[in-house]
Amino acid sequence: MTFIKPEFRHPNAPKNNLGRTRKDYEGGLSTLCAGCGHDSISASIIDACFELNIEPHRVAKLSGIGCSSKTPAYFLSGSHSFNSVHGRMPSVATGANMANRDLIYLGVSGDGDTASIGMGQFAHVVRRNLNMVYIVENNGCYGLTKGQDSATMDTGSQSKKGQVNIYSPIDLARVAIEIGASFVGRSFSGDREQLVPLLKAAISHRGFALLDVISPCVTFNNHEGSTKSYAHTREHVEPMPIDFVPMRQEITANYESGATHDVCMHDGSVVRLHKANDEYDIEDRQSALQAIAQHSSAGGILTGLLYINRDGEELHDALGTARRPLNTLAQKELCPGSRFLDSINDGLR
Ligand SMILES: Cc1ncc(C[n+]2csc(CCOP(=O)(O)OP(=O)(O)O)c2C)c(N)n1
Ligand code: SF4
Repeated sequence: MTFIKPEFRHPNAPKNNLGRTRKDYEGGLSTLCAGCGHDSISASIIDACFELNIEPHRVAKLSGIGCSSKTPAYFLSGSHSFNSVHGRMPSVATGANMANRDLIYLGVSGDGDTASIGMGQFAHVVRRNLNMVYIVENNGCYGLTKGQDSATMDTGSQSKKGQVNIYSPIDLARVAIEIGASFVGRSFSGDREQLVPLLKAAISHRGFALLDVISPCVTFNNHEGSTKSYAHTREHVEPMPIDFVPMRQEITANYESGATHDVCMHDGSVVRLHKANDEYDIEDRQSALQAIAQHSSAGGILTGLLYINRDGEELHDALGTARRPLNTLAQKELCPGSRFLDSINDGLR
C-alpha cells in the first residue's frame, strides 16, 4: 500500500509572524507504528517552531539510530539534517555547533541511543554545556530492534513476554543535572499542553537543554506491567504546568497571586511555572535532584521544567571562539599573516 501525504491545507490556516503556516514546519509522512509516542513529539516540535516564528533553514536536526532517531525526517523538511551513527549524535552536534553557532540545534535520540551506546558522548555534551536542545524519546526499550529492554527501564517493569527487569534504571534527567546540564525538563508525549511550552523554553535557553520525554512504544512496551505504557504514565504522571511567553510579548495571563513563579530567560522571554503544593527551587541543583528522587521513589513521574541554571557559560563562551560562523570568515581573517602570528607567540613567551 502506498501512502501519500495530502498536499491540501485549509486556505485560511493560521499564519505566524513570518507568514508561514504550520504546514511549512511539517516533514515527510511518518513510517512509525500508528500510535507511537514519537509521532506526538514530532507534532509538538512542529507547533513549537511554528509558534516561535523560527525560519526552518535556521534549524539543524541531528539524531543517532532508532525509531526516535528517524523522526527528524517527519518534521521541518526545510531544515538542515544529519542522521548519524548509533549513540554518536552528540559529537556530530558539537562539531556542527562549533563551526556554525548561528543555527538552532535540535538533537533527537532514544533511551537506547543515549543511555547505552551513547552514554559516554551524552555525558560529555552535557558537561560542556553545548548550546542545543537534546530530546530523548524515552520508551524504555529498543523499539527499532524489536523491543529489548533499555537502560531506562524501571526495576520490576515487565517485558511483553513477562520477564521482569532486575536492574536499576538510569534516570537521564538526574544524571544530566548531576553532571552540569543547565536546563532539564521531563514530559510525556501525550501532554502537548506541557510539552510545547517546554520545547519553546528549551529552544530559547542558551546552553545545553535536555528534555526527557516519556514516549510509549505501542508495539513492544505498552502492555500491563510496563512502567512506560500510556496507561501507567497517565496514571503516575505528576505534571508541573508551565507557560512560555516569548520576548517582547506582554504577559497577559492572569493567575492568582502566589500561585505562579516567573523565570526570566537570557533573551528576555519568560517561563511561567504554576506552583504545585510541594514546589521546590528549580534553580537549586540539590533541591531538584531531591524532588525528582522523592517523587520517583513514591512511584510518581515528576514532569515539567525540573532544573535551570541561567548563569552557566555555553561552550562558545567558555572557549572564546569566533563570533561568526566559520564559513563566513574570509581568507584574510583565517590567515591574518605572519606578523599577527608573531604577536601571538610573543604574548605566550
Ligand atoms: C553500532 C550499532 N549497534 C547496534 C545497532 C542496532 N540498533 C539499532 S537501533 C537500536 C536501539 C534503538 O533504541 P532507542 O534508541 O531506544 O530508540 P527507539 O527505537 O526505541 O526509538 C539498536 C541497538 C546499530 N544500529 N548500530
Ligand atoms: S516499534 Fe515502537 S518505537 Fe518503533 S515506531 Fe513502533 S511503536 Fe514506535
